[in-house]
Amino acid sequence: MERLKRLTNIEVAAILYEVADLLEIKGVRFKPYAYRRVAQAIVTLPEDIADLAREGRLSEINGVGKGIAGRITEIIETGRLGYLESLREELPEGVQELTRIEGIGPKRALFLSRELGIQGIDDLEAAATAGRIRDLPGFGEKSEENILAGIRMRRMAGKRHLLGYILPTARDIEQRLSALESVGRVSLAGSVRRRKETIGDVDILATSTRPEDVMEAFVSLPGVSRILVRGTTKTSVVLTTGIQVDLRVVDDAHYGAALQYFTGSKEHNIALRKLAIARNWRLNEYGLVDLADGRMIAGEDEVGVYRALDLAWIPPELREDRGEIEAARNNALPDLIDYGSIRGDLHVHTHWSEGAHSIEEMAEAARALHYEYIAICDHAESLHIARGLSPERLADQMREIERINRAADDGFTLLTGTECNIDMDGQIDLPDSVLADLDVVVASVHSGFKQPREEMTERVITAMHNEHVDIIGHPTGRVLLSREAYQIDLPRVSRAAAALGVLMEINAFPGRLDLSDVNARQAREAGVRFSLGSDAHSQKNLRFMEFGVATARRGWLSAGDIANTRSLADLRGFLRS
Ligand code: DGT
Ligand code: CA
Ligand code: CA
Ligand code: ZN
Repeated sequence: MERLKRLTNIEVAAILYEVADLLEIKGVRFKPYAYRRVAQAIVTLPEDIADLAREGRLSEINGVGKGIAGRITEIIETGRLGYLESLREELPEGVQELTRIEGIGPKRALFLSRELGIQGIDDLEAAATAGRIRDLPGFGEKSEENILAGIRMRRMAGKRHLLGYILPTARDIEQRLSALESVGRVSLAGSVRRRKETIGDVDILATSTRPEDVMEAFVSLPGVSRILVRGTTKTSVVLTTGIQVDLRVVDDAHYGAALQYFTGSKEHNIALRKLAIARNWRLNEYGLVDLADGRMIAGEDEVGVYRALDLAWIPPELREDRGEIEAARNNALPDLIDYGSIRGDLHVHTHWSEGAHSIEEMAEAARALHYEYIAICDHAESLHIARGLSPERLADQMREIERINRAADDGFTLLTGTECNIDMDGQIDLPDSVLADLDVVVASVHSGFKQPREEMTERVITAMHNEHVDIIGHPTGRVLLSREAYQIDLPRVSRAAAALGVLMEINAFPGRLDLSDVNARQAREAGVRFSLGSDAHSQKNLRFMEFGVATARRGWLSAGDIANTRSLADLRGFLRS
């Protein structure tokens, strides 16, 4: 009998999300919400859902009753869900595909299908381009533009992956390769090494004198589903998750040049190659060669390639041709924040709102990361979907935190806090008297994303004028591969933040990375200081901090720009009053 592939939590959740979407399209009430809530809980679950099912513990998940438990069991035992398949059959062709476009909910999808006979994304694009949507009730020219933007996003999402989901896989492959006897040196390359926020494919470089053996081991790795190209210098495979991995094998003499070349970016390489050409040299993946006499100038190690061109070694995160080459020539590269220099996390959720773990469990995980402090920032009341805290519940939580802090004697500190909402007028959804008692106030926009640019800008600046607000959370609201940032005048917001002493967050959650690298760099030039927050919803999520640091490095930031590289005592100087 063929053994069933074990579904991951994300795969199980995806099935439940689809059920929710289809129920919504049918106009069923309440149930879609229930399915979505459970799907979300499964995504953030610290354990394997399959284990919970086997041990009969599904009811421990928030919101799981008998009905949904039965569905989950069916998914885990058979890999499919009959209920979902029958829901799919009831729908007109292509309607579900339309709901994958940001801004098109189930109702609109069904309406477009009925009114214009649209059967999928290609039809939708044709209709929007031809201006056939603007005259429908409830739509306009602006919605046509939004639809086209949504389609572009969707197409890109199909091809790219979040760094946060790719890096663990890439590291795993790197380790398995480096354990091989036939392999000498191994490194990640490409956009993964540059820690770009989204990744097209994974590039890995290795040295070996027996490339056939390495390639054989590579295509036999667990998780490889298809071989695209197989050779002795380059082999490409596709993993069962759909991720493409390219492995190149070179010999030691060319390792540095190959690493430099395959790390990219392409734009950085082109700029570097120009420097070589100006000296009558040639730079490629084999080395730096003097064209006058064919002599190899550099190639064995990467530092040597840069040094030969009179440049300091450039950290991969900066290699985007955004001024790093000139800075390297003038010894003016920034002193980038190190991955190990974070001393605490200023954006952590617990099961008091929609997190998976208790305050103490989050503290325990933070200690394991050698943090000195974390700020507990559960949502405030008006965010109903996240079970936000009322002022009374928040007061209970503060007492609980105080109790835990008193009992601890190892110097680790829990800070009280909130992630409150900035309403349409820039008001905060907690009274000032409550905010005044909290150590850390993160204020974020969670609704009304479609506000015009001018109003959104005013809204956030008004919130910053509340003297208790320490940090603006995920300041542009973007969701990578799915939702564009809302319209906001970031330079103006940055100037106000700098003047008022409000920190801007680099939210490290893999799907956010907000502020982005480029935005953070501009904000810093306006005098802004930053806070890095994992936005953790579980113990494991605390490790997302790494992606925030990567974003900060790609934004040319130093430790001194970032509040939570400071000890607790010095952190107070970065917070207001
Ligand atoms: P990705 O995969 O789209 O996230 O981005 P990369 O940067 O990993 O790009 P990829 O996988 O196509 O190629 C890996 C590296 O190889 C790239 O960063 C630079 C180098 N490379 C690839 N094609 C070219 C090229 O046409 N010219 C130059 N100079 N370098 C290239
Ligand atoms: Ca790549
Ligand atoms: Ca590649
Ligand atoms: Zn938030």
